[in-house]
Amino acid sequence: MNKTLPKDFLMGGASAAYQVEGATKEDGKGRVLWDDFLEKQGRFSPDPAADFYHRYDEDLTLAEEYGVQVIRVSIAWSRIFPDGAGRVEPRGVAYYHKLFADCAKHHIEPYVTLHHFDTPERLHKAGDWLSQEMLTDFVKYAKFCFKEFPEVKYWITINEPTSMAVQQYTSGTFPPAEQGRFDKTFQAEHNQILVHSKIVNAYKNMNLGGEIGIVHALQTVYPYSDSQEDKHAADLQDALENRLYLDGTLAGEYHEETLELIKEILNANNQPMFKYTDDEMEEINRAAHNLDFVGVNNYFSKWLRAYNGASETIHNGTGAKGTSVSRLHGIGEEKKPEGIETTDWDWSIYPRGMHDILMRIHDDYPLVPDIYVTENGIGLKEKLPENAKENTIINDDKRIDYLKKYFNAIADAIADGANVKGYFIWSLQDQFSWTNGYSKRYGLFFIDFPTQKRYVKKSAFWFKKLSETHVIPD
Ligand code: BGP
Repeated sequence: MNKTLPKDFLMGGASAAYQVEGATKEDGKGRVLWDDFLEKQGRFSPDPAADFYHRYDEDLTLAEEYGVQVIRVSIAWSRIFPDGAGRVEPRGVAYYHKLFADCAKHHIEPYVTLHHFDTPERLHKAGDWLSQEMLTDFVKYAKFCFKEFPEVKYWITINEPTSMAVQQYTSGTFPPAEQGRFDKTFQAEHNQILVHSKIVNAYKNMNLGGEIGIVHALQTVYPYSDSQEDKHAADLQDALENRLYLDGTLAGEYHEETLELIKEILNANNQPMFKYTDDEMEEINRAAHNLDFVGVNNYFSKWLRAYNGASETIHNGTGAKGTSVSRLHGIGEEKKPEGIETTDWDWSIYPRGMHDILMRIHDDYPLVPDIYVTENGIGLKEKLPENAKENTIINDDKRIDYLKKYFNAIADAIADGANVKGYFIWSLQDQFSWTNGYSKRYGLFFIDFPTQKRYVKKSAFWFKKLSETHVIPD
């Protein structure tokens, strides 16, 4: 018998401003950390992306038609404050009012992220999440948005604080592209947990009646073998990517064991411990009690084995299968066991990892009331058939297969007690990917980027059926 989801389970699509809007130089938008970085890299441009800045109604019309009830969008901070603070750009403010009104017209509830990887350029240069200036200005921008957009009922403070920090300072795939700086990684993680907490507490003090949460990338980390060494490597990787954040935002304190693992990583790399104060921890603790929901972004899982050599990371940003490498000094080496299925970008397809992370939150972090899966999906190399017509449907059976597996895992977690309220597919429509450009497509709707014409994928029909029946289709 096919598994079912609860009747009030919400079906959604996800996006991020910089990945869909395009129009990066329009209507007074300020520059962000990526503009320079991508120009220098010269591989791809964030324009036109999905041209959502002009075509949002087209996408929301499709979304409504294919059973999407909720959508993740983010506000581009530098459309509102081109310089990160100070002067407000009215055209940016007007755009988001129009976008939210259009969501209402299509009966789609927006869940709005305040920061999705797009730090304004001035603040990035000032030190990004490592600088006090960034933290102060982020709180001001958040409060401005809460007052300006009362039509928004669901707010997300930060998208994937840990993965931003890790990619900025450990693997170096995000600007400023530093590698092996675990001290900066943990300090940036803590600073984001702190500023997130300030914003959650401020929002609750404003009594606006909505809900506020945070979104995190959570990869379940398994040991490569049963050996003590491999188990310990998995614990260290888990501390780097999952644990500090989970402790901070969901328990309101850093557990002793977490801090010990972090110290071990830093000592092995001769780097200093991150700084935090009692007052900060008090703020963090209050926020954990105020938090309405946590968003889980889960695509893949990791396996770790012991490794003592120098750090080395190679990012597969082209879809050349089998090219990624991650060996971190003082942590361990990623190595998938035989038989684990992977995508062209070396991401494992492992639905049990989704089940296990949802259960971990349910079991170990009981303070948080609601869980959403805020991103999940598969990146594929999809092409428009040469003889495509107006209403050609793009065949993406691989995506349907992936979704089936992951939805079954989510249904199992719900049956086991996890309070999962909804699911947002990454992504609603094809969009621009930070380190992969336009060749890694995730959408329910295919975009022919040169013409910006939308085509429906087969998975959209599957998704609609699930949304209407709550029975996971074959
Ligand atoms: C998440 C981000 C998204 C999105 C997604 C897919 O980490 O929140 O912005 O990009 O991953 O990642 P990628 O584009 O690298 O395949």
